[in-house]
Formats: sequence, structure tokens, C-alpha cells
Amino acid sequence: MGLIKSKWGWVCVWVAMVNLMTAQVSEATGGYGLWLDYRQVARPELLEHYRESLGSVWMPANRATIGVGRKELLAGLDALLGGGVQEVMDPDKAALLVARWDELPPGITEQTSWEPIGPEGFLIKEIKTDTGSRTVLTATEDIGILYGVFRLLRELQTNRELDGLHIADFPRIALRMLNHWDNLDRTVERGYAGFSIWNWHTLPGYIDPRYRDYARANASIGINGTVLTNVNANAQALTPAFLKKVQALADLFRPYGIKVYLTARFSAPMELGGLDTADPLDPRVEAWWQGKAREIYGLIPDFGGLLVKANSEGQPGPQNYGRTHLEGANMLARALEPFGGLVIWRAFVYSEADPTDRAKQAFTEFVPFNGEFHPNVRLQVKNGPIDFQPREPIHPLFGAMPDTPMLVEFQITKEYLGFATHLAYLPKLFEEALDTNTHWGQGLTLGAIAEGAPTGKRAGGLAGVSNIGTDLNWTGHPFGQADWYGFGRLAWNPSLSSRDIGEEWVRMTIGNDPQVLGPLLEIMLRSREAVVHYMMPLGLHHLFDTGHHYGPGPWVSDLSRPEWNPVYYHQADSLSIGFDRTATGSNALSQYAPGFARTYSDPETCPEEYLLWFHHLPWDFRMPSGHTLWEALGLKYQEGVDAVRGMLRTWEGLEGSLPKGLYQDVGMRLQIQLKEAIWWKDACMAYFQSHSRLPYPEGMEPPLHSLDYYMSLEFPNAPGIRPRWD
Ligand code: GCW
Repeated sequence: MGLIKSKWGWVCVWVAMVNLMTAQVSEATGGYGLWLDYRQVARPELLEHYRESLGSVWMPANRATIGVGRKELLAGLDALLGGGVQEVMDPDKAALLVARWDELPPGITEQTSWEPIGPEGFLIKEIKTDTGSRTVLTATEDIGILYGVFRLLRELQTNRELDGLHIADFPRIALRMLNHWDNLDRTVERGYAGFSIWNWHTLPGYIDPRYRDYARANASIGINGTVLTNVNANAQALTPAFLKKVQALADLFRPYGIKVYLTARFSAPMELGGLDTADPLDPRVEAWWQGKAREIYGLIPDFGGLLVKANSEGQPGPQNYGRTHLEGANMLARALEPFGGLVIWRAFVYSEADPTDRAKQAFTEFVPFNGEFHPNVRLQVKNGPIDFQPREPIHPLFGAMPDTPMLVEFQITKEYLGFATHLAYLPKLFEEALDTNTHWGQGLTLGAIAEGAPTGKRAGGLAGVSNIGTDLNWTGHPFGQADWYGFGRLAWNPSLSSRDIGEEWVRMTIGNDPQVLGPLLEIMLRSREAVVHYMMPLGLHHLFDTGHHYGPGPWVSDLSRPEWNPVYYHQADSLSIGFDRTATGSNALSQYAPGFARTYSDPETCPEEYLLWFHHLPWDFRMPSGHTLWEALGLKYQEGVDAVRGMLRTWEGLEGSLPKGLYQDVGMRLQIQLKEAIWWKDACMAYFQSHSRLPYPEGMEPPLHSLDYYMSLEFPNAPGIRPRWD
């Protein structure tokens, strides 16, 4: 920080962090800078315009969140404008005024008509004053100022015009959260980007700079909650020693508007409290949780709450004691209620003892509890009824529990879409689910439910299973950053388009050159559909190999839990394939609203991308295209492989236009993606042909190897599953 004399009197010149000015910045930082790697605006005329409009800043308050915002704004402006940004003490001498509405100079508020933007919203507006036009960034709360700072910088990063600037924005969804399936030993369940960034061993003493950059990145997209530990929970996370470590992160994240949450292992009263039961109706158990709540809030007054996976995939829960999810959730809710904490209870439940269609079980378990949960309970429901497949219909619980606030849970980490090796731009998947109408009420989409409808309260949320790890670029695949970014932007506003979000991310992270932007968007926007086609086309699902879920395993049928076997889902035989979920089968369709079910109940009119999700059909079923189902299946697999070939060709056309490291990194991953897409096509079609006995369709490249070869492949060290030493 230095002081210089200028025509406006003494000003302090913000000596910003040295920012790399070249487009190679993501090269220099290896992607560590994410979408916040501010670099000088390339277009001279825009640069001049920005300097005039924003070159002097008045931002007087110095509370914690404002301080974070000031640092970000001045460093960002200095990098984007190529230096010379001045912070002035006199508002009359500032081109840009940044202050809460109640702290703006009277002369300014008269010029700025207020708009309803709520406690987290912000207003950025160009106003005309007698001394020329100024830009005002204001909000009712400090966090709104911080969100507004990131938005203003994004306007410059994406080369937007400032003339007539008028942005009034606010988050539509109350809870915008990341869920880290991070284990306390720093392994990450379904993580493909290195280890957990939470170094529990050195916390609370050692504050890794990465924690602050994590908070910056998440605040820049409006994330306001993070669950630090795996839903396959470890009770140790609730011990006094760990809570001290969590407190350090909570203190660091607080100015960024991010609350911390933890996962609660339901048996903790036994493992930590020495009780002989975890029965939620046992007064000793409730007392234990009440004491734990007091302990947590004594350290972290604004602790967000507890996320619970109970009686699911072996996790302990109330049903171990003959109690219900409702009784378990409400007991925890009573413990947290005095502190304003939330209990987020996951609806991802299915039983190995229940022979009914796995896709129906959560609905059956939870719908009877509608409206019975404590006001501070939220139900967290995966977007689809099975398990984060490349494509699923929406979960039938959405809209079926109108008096129960819900969070929609997405997976940002690509457990089923190619790990951190395949490029699959997930905001396309998120957008498809969020825009889907449940038909339980006018316009009741998943996006509306995440916003809080139809409970009438703003108590919804969006939860994303994080793809973040210790890899230098945070996400392994460079384009995994776009999935994290896009999740955050959709949590801020579920009506945004995945295309617009993708364009923002490319412009901020790679650059504004239209020769690059167009082709990159083309690759991103077709990539998720490509994965669906080369892995599980036409509504097929859950065909992956056991445990690690790496690669195809449609032949798997020997697992103890029937609903873990791929053959349970495709039900292929010599005559037919698919899962009948209509009235002639499991009747899972009956759990949806009639208006929704109508679309899918008739195989003749069912959208083909859901055909084998809802129907079991003969190989010679005639598709609208005129092909038989068998032919269509092979051609879809081929279409997926050809789509990756197209992505690769487009990428190769960008050689020389992208930072060399990025070009090579993604190029190698696309080569692997093509090889694995061919592997998926070949293994699945070879297996299905062993049932249909039909010749491969014209236009489909025949498998490169025998079915026995594909069945022989084993990957004991595939990433993302916790070493099974316990
Ligand atoms: O997709 C499955 C994963 C498990 C995960 C589980 C869940 C954390 O294979 O690794 O466990 O879902 O959502 O709880």
C-alpha cells in the first residue's frame, strides 16, 4: 500500500498482487487460479473504457466481509486494468462507489432507485451525477457487497459493456452447498482429483492458503455452505479435537459467507459417548446429542448443521432400533433447534432385503412423513431415483412431499461419467433435471423445489458432491472446474442456461477469443450426451463394473445384493431388454404425478432416452426411426463414440490457440476418453449380442475383442474407493 499526491489529493495506491497478464496465466498457475485468474483485458478500447469507469474506488467500510471484498476488488481491477487502480477517500472523487445502501452518500442514494434484492443480493448500476457518470455497487448486507464484487469483476473478465450497467441480482436458493465425501484419512470417496484438501493432521495450527482460495472460489459463485466430511460418516469428526480443527475452517470461511456443516454418524453416542444404544427415543441418546450440539455451537456459533446418511448402504440409523427416519431426524433437529442449526437428512435409502424395484423404495419410505419433520429438517434427495447415472428421470419424491423442504442433490464428481478423465460438462445434466416439471403443480420443477416451492418458505437448497481434491487444478480434469463453477451458478439461479454458464467459465478461465470460445462451447455442450450414448444409451442404467464403477460390467450378476447387479437393471435375455417400470412391471411410474407418468407410460411415445428405463422391450421393437431396438442400440453406442471423435477433432483444431499445457492435458484425456468410449460400446454390445444372437447393425463398428476379453479385465487399483482395510 503506498500514498501518492494526485489531482484528487492524497490517494493510497493499492499495490495489488502481481497478476500474470498473459493469456498463459492458467498455464503459469497450472489451473490453480481457477476462473479467478484475473489478467489484463485484451481489447484496448474496452480497457480504456474500464479504466475510465472503474479506475478510482471508494469503499470505506472495513468489516471482515467488506475487507475480503476490497482485497478481491482492488487486486482484480488492478490485474484486469493493467495497474493504476486507486482507492480514494472522498466519494466525490471516485468513479466506483462500493458500500452498503445505508452507508452510501445521500447524494448517491437519491440517484439510485432501490430494488428488492434481499439480504444476499446486490445492485450494480451506472448513475448520472452532475460531475459525470459513476458506478455504484450496493447491497443491504456485507455479503451482498462481496457477491457484487465478484459479479463486477466477472463483467470485466467476460468483456461486458459497462454503459448503462444495471444489474440487480440475488440468489434464488437459500442453501447452496458442497458435500465433500472426504474421509478423515484424506482419501476421498469417489474422488478423482487427488486427496482431500482438508489436512486434518495439521489443522488448526496450519492454515493452508488453499483453504482461503477455496473460500474465494466458492464465494465467487455464491456457495454458502460446505459439508466437510463424508456421508459414510466417521464419528471421530465430532470429537473435541476435530471440532477445534473444524472451528479453524469455520473462522476462515465466515467472512466469505460460507457456513460449515459436518456429517453425523448416527451411532456416535455409542462410539463417542459410551452408550449402549443410539436409539433416538432413548432419553440418554437425545441428551448426548444435545450436549454435542452445545459443544459444537460453543466453538462455532454459526455452525450450519448436520448432514445424515442413515440406514443406507450399511450406515447406522434409527431403523437399527425399530425407529423411523422421522424419529431419527426429529431427535437431532430438537438438539440443533436452539442454535438455529439444520438437520439435512438424505433420502438415499434402499434395502438389500426389499425385492421391490430399488427406484421405488425411498418414495415408499419417506412420503408418509410429509409435513411431519421438524421445521429445521431438510430432506436431501438425489436428482434421480437410482444413483447419479449419466441420465435418470427425476426422483419421484420431488413434488410428492409438498410440506417438506428439500435439497436437490447432484454429483459434481464424475463417479458415473468418466471420473476425471472424460470431458462431460455436467451443467447440461443439472439443467435438464432442474428444468424438469414434476407435474405435481403448476411449474413445479426441481429448480422451483430447490428454491423452496411448494412449501411457501425459502427453505430449499442445492447440494453438490464435490469434485475437488489436492490436484493443482483442484478437479483433475481442467474442465471439471466448469462443473464446480456451473453447479454454483445454478445454485444461485436454477433458471440459468448451461450454455451461458459455459460461456462465462470459458471467458473467465481461458479467454474471450471467439475463435476459441465457439469450438470449446461446442465440445462442452455435446459432451454429456456423448457419455450417455457410449455408456448407457436409450435409458439403460447401472451397467458399470463393481466397486470402483470404472468401465462396463453389464454381465455382473453375482453380487449378494441383487440391486447392485447390472443385470438387475437391463434384464437382457434372448428376446428382450429393459426394466418395465409401468403398470405391467414394477409400476414405479405410479409414484409420479399422472401428468408426468403419461409421457413415459407408452413405449410408442416414450422419449427414447428413457425407453429402457421404463420399458422391457423385444430386440425387434420398431423404433420411430424405423430401426429395430437392437439396431438403434448399436447405432447409439456408435453415435457416442463418433461424438468423442468429433470432440477430439475440434480440440485438435485449437492447437496453437490454447495454452500449450492445457492443450496437451485435455488432448491426452480426450484420447483416453475415445479409447474408453470404444471399450464401453464394444463390451456392452458384445455382451448384449450374447443374448440377442443378432448381427451387429450396419453402421456400428464391431467390437475389437471378444466378450471373454472384456469380462476378464480387472482394475483393483482404480481410483475413488476407500482402501478396504477396515
Ligand atoms: O453413488 C453411491 C456411491 C457411494 C456413495 C453413495 C451415497 C458415499 O457409490 O460411494 O457413498 O452413493 O450417495 O451415499
